[in-house]
Amino acid sequence: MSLAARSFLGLGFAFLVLLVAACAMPGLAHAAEPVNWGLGMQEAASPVKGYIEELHDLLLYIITAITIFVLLLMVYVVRRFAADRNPNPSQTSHNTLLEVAWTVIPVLILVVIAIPSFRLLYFQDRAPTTDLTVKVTGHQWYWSYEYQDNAQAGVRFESRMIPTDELRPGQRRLLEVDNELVVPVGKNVRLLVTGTDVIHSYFMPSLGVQKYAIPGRTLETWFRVDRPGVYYGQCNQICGTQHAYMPSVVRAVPEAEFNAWVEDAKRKFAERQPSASPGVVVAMRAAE
Ligand SMILES: [Cu+2]
Repeated sequence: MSLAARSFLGLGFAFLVLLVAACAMPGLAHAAEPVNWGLGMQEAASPVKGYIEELHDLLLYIITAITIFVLLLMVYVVRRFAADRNPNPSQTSHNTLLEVAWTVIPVLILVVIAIPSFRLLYFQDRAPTTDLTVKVTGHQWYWSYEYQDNAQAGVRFESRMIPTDELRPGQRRLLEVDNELVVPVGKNVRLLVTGTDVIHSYFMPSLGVQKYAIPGRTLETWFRVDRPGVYYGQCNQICGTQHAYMPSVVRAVPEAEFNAWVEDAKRKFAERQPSASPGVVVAMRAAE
């Protein structure tokens, strides 16, 4: 066997080993936070993330099949048409059937990918119904949350990372925040995402949420957390020197617990409410 053929076979074998290794480590891939040596995605905790995983799995099957097919084809060509085995190369330059096939088959594959892809795109875009709306604002370098509904009127607060030297035992470095975004389990939460200074990105991997936080613009998305728990995310748009230090945490709790938290939060955050800046007051007076 020629060196090239052996290299191709070796590469193919290494690819298969990696693939099997990735599939055989579900324990590492399933967590609502990043884990050491984790492969694959964080476990889905929302319907959108469930669909994302389905699409990912479909694509993985397709790309694996294509890769193996191309690899085998190349190994065959390298062996069968090497100069020593095939001293007089064919002069054929067109084959209508082959050309139609290698155009139509990729088109069909793309259609098979496009259907679930567009379905997911529209599904994650808007919540079917909304139980709760939260405005998420990216700042250099922290997040702030503002509950928009009357039931949680006045609940708005900043959420900043807990520095490493202030972590309590068991808390996660670079992921824990002082004020978590608390939401009720099983309710559709609409997110309105925006920014104040530069572009950030609100990213909650296990909830299937990733939206740019752009100054002067509000993007909408939604999630519904399937089970109680704490979910970790990080800003994933390079936004300045402390980009790595603006995590986001969602805590999903049963509805009664959520309502109790809202009552607490109204008191807790009311004291810290910044008063309107002088410029705003002047503008308001001028408008009266
Ligand atoms: Cu950021």
